[in-house]
Amino acid sequence: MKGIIPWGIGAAAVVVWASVAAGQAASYHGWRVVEVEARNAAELDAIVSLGGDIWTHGHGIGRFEVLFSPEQYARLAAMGVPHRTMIENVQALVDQERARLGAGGPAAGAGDEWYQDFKDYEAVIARIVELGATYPELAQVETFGLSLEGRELVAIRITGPGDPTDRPGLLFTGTQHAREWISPMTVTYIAERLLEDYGQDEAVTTLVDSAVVHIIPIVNPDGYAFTWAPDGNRFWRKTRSDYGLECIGVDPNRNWDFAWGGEGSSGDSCSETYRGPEPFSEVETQAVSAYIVSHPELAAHIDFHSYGQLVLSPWGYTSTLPEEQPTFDVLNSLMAGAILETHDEVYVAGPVYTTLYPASGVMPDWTFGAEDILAWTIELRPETAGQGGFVLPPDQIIPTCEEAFSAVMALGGVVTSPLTVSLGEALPPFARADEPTTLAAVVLEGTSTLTSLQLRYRFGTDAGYQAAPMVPEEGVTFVGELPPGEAGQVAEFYIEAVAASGDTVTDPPAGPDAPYALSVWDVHVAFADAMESDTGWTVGSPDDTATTGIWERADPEGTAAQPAEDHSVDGTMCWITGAAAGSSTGANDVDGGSTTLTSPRFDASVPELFIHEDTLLTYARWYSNNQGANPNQDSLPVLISNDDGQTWTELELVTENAGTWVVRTFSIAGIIEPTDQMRLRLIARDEEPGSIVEAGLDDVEVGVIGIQCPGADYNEDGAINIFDFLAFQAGFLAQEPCADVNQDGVYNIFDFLAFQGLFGGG
Ligand code: 0X9
Ligand code: ZN
Repeated sequence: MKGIIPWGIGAAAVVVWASVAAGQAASYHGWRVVEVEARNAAELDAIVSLGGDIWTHGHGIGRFEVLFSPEQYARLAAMGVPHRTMIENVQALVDQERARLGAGGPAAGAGDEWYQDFKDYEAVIARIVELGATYPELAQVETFGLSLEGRELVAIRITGPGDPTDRPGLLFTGTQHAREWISPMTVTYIAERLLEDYGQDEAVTTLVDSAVVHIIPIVNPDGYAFTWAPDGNRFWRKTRSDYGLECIGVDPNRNWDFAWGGEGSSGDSCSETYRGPEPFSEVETQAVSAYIVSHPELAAHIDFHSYGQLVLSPWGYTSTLPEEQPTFDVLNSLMAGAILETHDEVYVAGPVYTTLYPASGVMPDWTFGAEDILAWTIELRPETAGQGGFVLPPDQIIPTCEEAFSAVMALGGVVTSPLTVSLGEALPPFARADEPTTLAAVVLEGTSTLTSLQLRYRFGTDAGYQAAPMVPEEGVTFVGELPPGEAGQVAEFYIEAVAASGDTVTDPPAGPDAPYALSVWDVHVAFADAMESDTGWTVGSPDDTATTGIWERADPEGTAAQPAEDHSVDGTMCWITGAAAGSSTGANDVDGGSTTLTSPRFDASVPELFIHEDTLLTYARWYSNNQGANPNQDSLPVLISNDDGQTWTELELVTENAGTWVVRTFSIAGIIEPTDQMRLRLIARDEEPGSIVEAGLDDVEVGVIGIQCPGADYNEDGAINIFDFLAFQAGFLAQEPCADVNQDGVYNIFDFLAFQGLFGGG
């Protein structure tokens, strides 16, 4: 077991990183990358003790990807733990890549052509130097040190003309890890886009004019060169330093002088996470850290790695969240959101320690912890080894660069603005006529501080804007209330923040000229259930075959696949498939077929005298099917019936593994005719071959929205008399929706007759 360094993070979750024979392998013939699943601590130990090179890293118990030699794989296969091969023959993949690069060569290309394939150390540096020469007014290229083997450590600094003294600095670093070839491509692309689009694209121009961008494309030149060398190793990760120990190389991303030597780093020279003999033992981390210290303007930093598609904020060394977590939360989702919008790729965002695994002595912990720079690790494409792992197909380069650039622009926008204000949550589907609508805002301070925050709103486009205060709720989150309006009106609003600098910032950016808009409606609640008590849901159907994980109303116990809490703000109960955690993730999940949950019957018919706009069904659901031996092969149908369960219409087929409660709202009027015989149904199922399936449901609400008309008591004073007739007449002239009594879309004599009918009848 030499060279295997397990470390504990508590009783249940143990994360381990094997020492690697791969580091020494010249050829990977017959080696394979396998996704393994450790179902418990003992299995995790056993898998790790095989000594494979762990390529992706989960939370210990669970699934992760490992590079195994043929011997290691034979032992894995004999162990009987669930696994599947992601890359059958690693050498074939390497050969293919080498042949392609040999044929096309990493030669310089013009424009986008350069990004058609990966580039070696010389080509990347040449590109950076060329950028500096092409844009001398904007860019400066500097060699700030030498690697151990004497290669230049190069930075490009980009800022617009004028005095840069007060401009905040942004730092983007690449290639700490040699085998992560998409990293230098990405940071080079960032430099290139900033320079090329300057003066063309407004956001880029603003960013370049108001910030100083520092890009260090290759932090570990010797390691990178080694992954390209004919007698090198494509999967080399570390530096090339030799301390006369058993193995050479130090993980630069465990060598930084912040929490150095802690959890998630190794003292074994043969480990892929060898931290080195002392903090900053490597000349490369020394030089890069000195560069950073000499640029005190730096305010934010992203260190680009691959792979896994993750946006990771500090800390790596501890599970304790930083005080700045609310800011990281906002920026994590801002960047992940910007990435998603670019090419629809999901990057999971969160703190390193909980999202990935503990790691000490990492660069972003140092830039954040020691230098007070907001810092991230972004793990680029692909998501899994099935898509090549470190050997990313070259057609992935440009899209990966583009999505990373979106994250950079999102971060840059925040850092260079006095304030950034945004809606805290998605817009609600409508505003209520009977009670205020609570709206949340998030304010991030960039180059200034917040002095006042208001919700500015109006009902109807002729009215003037009114102001309501927004008060601090927690950290960077503020809340305010949009007062109730009248059904049928449109509420327009925007959030206005004033900075100490005197700048006013609004969301949406155009403020009153292009505000948010919500229709105001009366709501007739047809059904509302937070699952805290028994309201008559039924479990089971004749087709059900599941043997475990049957739906139950309970307070769930958390597992890797199931929530630890229900969804409701108040309360603890929800519907869940097998609430108990059991001995492993797969203990009480759905097995052996389906289990059906059906709501009680509810009346969603349109009330009397109600001008029907829509019928909205909202629920919070949980679904997990990305673990186990055959992940992502099941699905969860959500069905609705308007004939008391005789026939069903599909609302959605859930396959998304969100890892959180997901709230969905459906306009059911567009899907099914609402009646007084409605039911909702969820079928959780684990079909052959078996996998881990967990589902949950909470906070179901059905609202009929529209305008509740007063009928004969038109002025709503409780008495039916001549004044109602006069009120109706006024309403008719003002073309109030309720004055179109027969709802035929025109205001005419027939409405008078219809009102007379109500009047007479009332
Ligand atoms: O382990 C690492 O160094 C990084 N992952 S990789 O697979 N590219 O090697 C992640 C480091 C993340 N840690 C922090 N930023 N704290
Ligand atoms: Zn890395």
